[in-house]
Amino acid sequence: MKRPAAAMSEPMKLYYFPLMAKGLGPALVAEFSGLPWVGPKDLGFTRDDWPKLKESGKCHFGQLPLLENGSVRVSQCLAIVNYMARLSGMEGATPEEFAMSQSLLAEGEDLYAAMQKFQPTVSVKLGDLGRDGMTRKGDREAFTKFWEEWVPDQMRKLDALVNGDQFTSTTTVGELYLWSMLHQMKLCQPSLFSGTDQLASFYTRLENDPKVQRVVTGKSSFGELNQYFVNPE
Ligand SMILES: N[C@@H](CCC(=O)N[C@@H](CS)C(=O)NCC(=O)O)C(=O)O
Repeated sequence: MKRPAAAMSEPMKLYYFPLMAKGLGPALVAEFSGLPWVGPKDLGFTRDDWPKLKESGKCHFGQLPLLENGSVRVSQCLAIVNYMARLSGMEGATPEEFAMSQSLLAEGEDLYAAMQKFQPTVSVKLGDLGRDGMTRKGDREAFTKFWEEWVPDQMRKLDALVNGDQFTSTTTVGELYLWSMLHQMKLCQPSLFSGTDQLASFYTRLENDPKVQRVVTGKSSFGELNQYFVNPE
């Protein structure tokens, strides 16, 4: 595929806060893409720079992450990872693998949305009003039901889809994005994969990949990625 001229002349720029949340997925995809990219660490982008960037109107929906590739600006996490996947050939080797990868992307979003509803974050406790001022985090009862019922059911469904330790024959954007959410869940619940051995193998295979390690240990151009979801006090 013909790449935009800008993609070859200067590195893509990825802006986000020093958090896993919706930063880990794009950071992993950028690292696996083989494309030249710079993240917040090498851009020198900090939280203090956010108000100015927000005011600039560069972020179409007033939020991060933002990816800039020359004159191309991409907002929305899924669009960002899909864009990088298209430029680097990580969309899936066949139409069937493309479909699987896209399903995993959407599943990653569902897992993130559910965590937002039921899992406390560094800034919002159980039962508290979220930063949007409209949505209230679930209470302790909802939190317990979430981990005892909803999560195991999702893990079983994912486990049934894994083939050995892969969902797709080559590493796809969907696999990486799903991994970014599973990782954040596992940090809160270390026994996440009990009874789902194939899913555990998938998780471990990627966890041991040097590119994943580079990102999660803060050594990539993204820099540090702090935990966003935390357990109740
Ligand atoms: N649907 C958007 C959500 C992005 C989002 O929620 N961004 C938050 C951080 S995780 C943000 O930019 N917050 C700062 C603000 O809204 O001022 C996506 O997937 O990119």
